[in-house]
Amino acid sequence: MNAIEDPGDECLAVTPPKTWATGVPGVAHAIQYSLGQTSVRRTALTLLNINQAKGFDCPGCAWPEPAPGQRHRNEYCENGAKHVNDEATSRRVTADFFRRHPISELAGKSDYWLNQQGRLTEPVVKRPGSDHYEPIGWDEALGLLADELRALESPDEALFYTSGRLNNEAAFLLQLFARAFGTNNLPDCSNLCHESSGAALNETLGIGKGSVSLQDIHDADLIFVVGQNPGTNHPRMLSSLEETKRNGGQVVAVNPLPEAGLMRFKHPQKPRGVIGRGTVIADQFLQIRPGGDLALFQALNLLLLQAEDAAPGTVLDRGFIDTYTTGFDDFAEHAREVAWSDVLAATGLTREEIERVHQRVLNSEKVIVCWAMGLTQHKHGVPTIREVVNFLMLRGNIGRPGAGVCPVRGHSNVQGDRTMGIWERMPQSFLDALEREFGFTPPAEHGLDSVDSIRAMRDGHAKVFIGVAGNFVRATPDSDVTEEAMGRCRLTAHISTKLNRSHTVCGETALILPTLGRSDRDVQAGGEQFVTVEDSMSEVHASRGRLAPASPHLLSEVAIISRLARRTLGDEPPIPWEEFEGDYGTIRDRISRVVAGFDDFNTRVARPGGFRLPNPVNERRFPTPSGKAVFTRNDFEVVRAPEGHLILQTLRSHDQWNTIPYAMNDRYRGIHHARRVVLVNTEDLQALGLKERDEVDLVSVWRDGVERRAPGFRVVAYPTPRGSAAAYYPETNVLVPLDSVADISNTPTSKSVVVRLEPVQERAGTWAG
Ligand SMILES: Nc1nc2c(c(=O)[nH]1)N[C@H]1C(S)=C(S)[C@@H](COP(=O)(O)OP(=O)(O)OC[C@H]3O[C@@H](n4cnc5c(=O)[nH]c(N)nc54)[C@H](O)[C@@H]3O)O[C@H]1N2
Ligand SMILES: Nc1nc2c(c(=O)[nH]1)N[C@H]1C(S)=C(S)[C@@H](COP(=O)(O)OP(=O)(O)OC[C@H]3O[C@@H](n4cnc5c(=O)[nH]c(N)nc54)[C@H](O)[C@@H]3O)O[C@H]1N2
Ligand SMILES: [Mo]
Repeated sequence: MNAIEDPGDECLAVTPPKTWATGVPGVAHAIQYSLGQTSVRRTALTLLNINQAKGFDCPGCAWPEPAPGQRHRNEYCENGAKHVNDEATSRRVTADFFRRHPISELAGKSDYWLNQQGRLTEPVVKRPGSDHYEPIGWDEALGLLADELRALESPDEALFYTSGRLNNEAAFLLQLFARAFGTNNLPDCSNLCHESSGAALNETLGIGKGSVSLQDIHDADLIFVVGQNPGTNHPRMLSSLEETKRNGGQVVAVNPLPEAGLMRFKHPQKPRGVIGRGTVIADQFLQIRPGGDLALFQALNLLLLQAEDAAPGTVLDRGFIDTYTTGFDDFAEHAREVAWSDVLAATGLTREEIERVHQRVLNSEKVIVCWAMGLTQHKHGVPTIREVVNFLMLRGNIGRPGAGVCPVRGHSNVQGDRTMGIWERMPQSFLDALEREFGFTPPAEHGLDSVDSIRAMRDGHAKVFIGVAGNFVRATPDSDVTEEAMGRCRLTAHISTKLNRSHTVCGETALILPTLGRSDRDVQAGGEQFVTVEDSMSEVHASRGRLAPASPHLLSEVAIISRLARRTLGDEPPIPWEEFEGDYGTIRDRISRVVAGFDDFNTRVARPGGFRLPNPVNERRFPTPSGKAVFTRNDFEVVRAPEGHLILQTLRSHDQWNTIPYAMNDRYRGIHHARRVVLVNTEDLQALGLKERDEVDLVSVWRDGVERRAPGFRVVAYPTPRGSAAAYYPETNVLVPLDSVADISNTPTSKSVVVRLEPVQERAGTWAG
């Protein structure tokens, strides 16, 4: 295999942003990437098995698949295909690789370079004082880890981080192990992602999940797509929205950026998508100022209340409000106080634009609101989503077909992991069920989430970090603080498929434990195994890897967790870890007795397509303390940067999967061959005395007075609202202060960082364009 070059960032080219997404170029790009990673045969085998009833679940996102009979032969998208083939790569990281590259050298490599080295093949250890990883047997590695865990003064000195790649069976075992060990320290990527959605939905509807199905999406009259870039991050959602449009539904997109996928979609697997102009997605696009969504929904709510005043009994669903909700009067009183001047300042929209949306709402029987990181990663993420719930409840758009809440999840099984108990604050009813099933008393005190875990490592309260999937130091905020915190651990261990930055930030001792990926065949003592996942719409189904594993030395996540648990806990409490490892069906039997909605799990999941978990909201049952859905009062702020500063959002390019860039391009936004770019409104550029392609440092300004700096970004003029800017994650995580979090959910405010752009004079003028 040729050496992988680090492409660097020297050749930025900028073209106009695209106004449509996908189409044939998308598929071509995916296949091109795959063939760069592996053989034609393996590429074909991978693509033919994605999202097929007997194949594996695409790890690319959590958007659901149609029912088995309605599935396309190629039920995947460009980015899902790239993601899977990044895992199916033929490149390998061997013991020799670690001999050649000291950790201090790896720490200087880019995220791209590290990932491109290929699949991890055998367990390695970095011993105290060493600058190299070296091979270690599984037994010794797990023994070492178990010894460190047992040596802790308190189980709460251990952290068990997971990312939503983990399947249900492994997730269930991990939380079981952590709780039997004695801690609820189960931070996860959800803390950084949809935690605000969970918090708002739990409080108002009694369940922290979305309520709609794919059929509801197809049947809706009006869908809001808010704070989401589906063309890149959930491309299969565009096929669903296309169906909505064909059924006569409308779409309103709310976003600071005119994202290509919100405008027009060309279905790559249908003739009209290949030769036609494609489908217009957004009937109306609201170019909102960052953080303005709470004000927008409050204004829509005011308009609904006023319309009801003008024609009583015709606008609000009083039957729903009176029977199923509480808090309406208080909410209404507050909503009526909203001042239009504040709404217009916060949203940057005109009153006419908002009134046009209002008319669409009045004309729609069935309304759905979809959202993602553009809502959750703001200081007011939780109140914003609560206001969305108010909006839907006013016209009874909750708990009936074609209507409801749709937080669009990111990682393919992030929702399932939560269902399985990966949460630092699982409800007592779940802990009681664990106790009944396994005969030990789980700790009741809440554990640490991701942000609090960093604080605990920084302050010396947490000493062992175990990461199952994910890339903790790149996913989390305040990179310098986080890396230093992680470096203070006695032991860091990562169960991973591929090399990433977190492996280069080591505790005194560090382990990399390589594991099977979603596409790898998994054979245990009891024969070939499958795992299960739950998508964004609560559909649970099986996933079977089909490829030969990347190396004979890999263990599955289930096997690693079972063996580690056994080594750490022995037979106390008596949990049949060995049996779990040999036959995952025995884990599912336990899940069926512990987790609500999983009765008869093994039988039901064996059916093609699996089954859908019941959501009480769809029967208009609201498991809140009052038994009713809750209207809330929420206050918005006009988010504004101080003079000479901008509000920066950190987002994904088209060619990355979370912390891992696959290439240096962001095709739809017209950015090529570079990632260190900052997108700024033309008028702001003038006001700041900058011109396109100037080199600047991004410096974040926060109340703690600490200077956080991301050096060397190129300025690109872009149609983002005045006063705002955008740049890619994870390069910009260094700018997000650890303490800058959303109220209630503790999610970092990755979409709202106050920065100034500091010109880099001395380095200017040396790059090619
Ligand atoms: N190919 C690919 N697919 C992915 C991922 C990936 O990295 N690559 N990641 C997965 C994961 S874990 C997740 S969580 C999802 C993420 O999916 P998205 O949430 O779509 O991801 P982001 O790139 O963070 O985009 C946030 C969007 O919100 C907009 N936005 C920012 N601030 C605001 C605001 O204040 N108001 C409004 N209305 N909009 C705003 C941005 O302009 C952008 O369009 O995607 C999943 N799927
Ligand atoms: N500034 C900023 N920060 C953000 C965000 C943002 O928008 N802006 N988004 C946040 C969001 S939404 C999320 S979800 C987090 C994502 O945070 P994470 O989930 O922690 O990060 P990933 O990049 O998905 O993790 C990639 C690594 O997972 C490992 N991996 C992949 N597949 C498997 C598998 O099957 N098994 C195992 N064991 N390992 C596997 C590989 O080693 C790979 O290197 O980042 C968050 N951070
Ligand atoms: Mo996410």
